[in-house]
Amino acid sequence: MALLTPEDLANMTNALVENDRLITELTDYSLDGLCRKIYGTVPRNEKIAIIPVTAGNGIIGSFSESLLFTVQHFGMDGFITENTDVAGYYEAVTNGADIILMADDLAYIAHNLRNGKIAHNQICTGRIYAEILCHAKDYADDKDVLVIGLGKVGTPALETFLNEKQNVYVFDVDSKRVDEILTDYPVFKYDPAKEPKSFFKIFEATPCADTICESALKENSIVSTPGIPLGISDELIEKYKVRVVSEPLGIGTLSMLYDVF
Ligand code: NAD
Ligand code: 2YG
Ligand code: MG
Repeated sequence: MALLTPEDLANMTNALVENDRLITELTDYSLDGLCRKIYGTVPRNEKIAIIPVTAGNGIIGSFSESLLFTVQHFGMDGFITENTDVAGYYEAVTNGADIILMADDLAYIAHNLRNGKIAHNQICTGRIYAEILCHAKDYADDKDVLVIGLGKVGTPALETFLNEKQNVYVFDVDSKRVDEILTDYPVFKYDPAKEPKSFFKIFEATPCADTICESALKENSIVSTPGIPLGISDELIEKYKVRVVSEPLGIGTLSMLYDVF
């Protein structure tokens, strides 16, 4: 898994605020309003503990702080434990935490200690970025959506699109992965060389830049992408007046919290 860097998180607070504004413009739902709608949950004054974890590649500068910013920005009560790892877990529980947020190099989870619910970042990130496109009011009648990147984030996004009755076109550089997906789900193969097609709604979850080619775009397309780095060039964004939902950590984190409320 590609790990976040402190540079990825450098502008995270502005990006979260700006993306919330854009999501509201696109869907008429604020980010927390959309989470409330899709999960059917509400926060109930839960105390959220963020535990820094040193395993593997260790602490990522600004990771815990970005989680705390997200929690507090949406009006919730949170704290970062002074201790890390198991000592941090003990500190969180003895200080009354209701929900734990913690990540190592393999998994980033939210665990609600009161109701037992647990959420995984990759699933909740795929789901929320997909739901943003499903709720894009300008394209409510256009059901075609392109999904680029069929990994741990792209697959739950694809499932979300199917649940929301979208026509899903898929692309991945790994042709074996495409074949697996075509076997398992009622989706269409996107093959720009053989059958070019353009989309108003594009979801991207890959660790590569420039994955979105010009022929896939229409004027005023919306790209909803957790992928880091950004999969679309500045030049194409400008040329096609593309609106891009992209933020490194907070959107997925809020989705995880609503999943466990
Ligand atoms: P993954 O490795 O499970 O899946 C990535 C998929 O992209 C793979 O199937 C791979 O074959 C495909 N791919 C790679 N290069 C490609 C290309 N050029 N064109 C098309 N497909 C290509 O990774 P993941 O866990 O699904 O994460 C995807 C991205 O999302 C990563 O950049 C990750 O850091 C990011 N991410 C962001 C957030 C967030 O909150 N913004 C949260 C989780 C993950
Ligand atoms: O506590 C810390 O500071 C570290 N142990 C956090 C490690 C997180 C590693 N995971 C990633 O970098 C991501 N791919 C998953 C985070 C979701 C948002 N992109
Ligand atoms: Mg996010």
